[in-house]
Amino acid sequence: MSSVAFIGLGSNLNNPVSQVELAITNLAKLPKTQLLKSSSLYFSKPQGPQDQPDFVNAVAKIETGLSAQELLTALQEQERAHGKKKIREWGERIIDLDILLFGEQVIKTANLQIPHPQLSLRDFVLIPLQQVEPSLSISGHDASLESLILSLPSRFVK
Ligand code: ROI
Repeated sequence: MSSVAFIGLGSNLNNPVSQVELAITNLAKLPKTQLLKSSSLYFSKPQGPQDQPDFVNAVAKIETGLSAQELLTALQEQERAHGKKKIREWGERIIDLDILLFGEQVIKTANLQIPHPQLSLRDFVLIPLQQVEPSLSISGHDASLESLILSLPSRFVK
């Protein structure tokens, strides 16, 4: 059985554009997995401490025969291959690969929560996600992507 999953990617260190592009290429190489679509690269201000570089974010849509837990392990392996290490809480990172959605599954274990708990609050997830899947509905959320995006804190200042 295969599942459609959405992966959130983010980087703000060591040439973030290349990091995100490489990570998208590598998603296509995961076992039992096809890359179906990827968003444009989305530049965003850091959520968390502001004394760190801006981020490059993207969302990829894949189809995979891996389980959610197997996919998580494979993504953590990829993060290590990019040289990811923890610098500080909410801090800068070479690459982040988050499972946003995995089919219709709702998962809550010690190391994996799906849908991703911050998904509905993050412009840098919702906007690229809307680009790859405009009509997506998210398990546990009644609202459309469009209305979630409209209810984000506004960036308009005048
Ligand atoms: N901020 C932005 N803009 N993009 C991210 O991918 C991102 N990832 C994180 C934290 C540090 C929370 N902030 C972020 O993990």
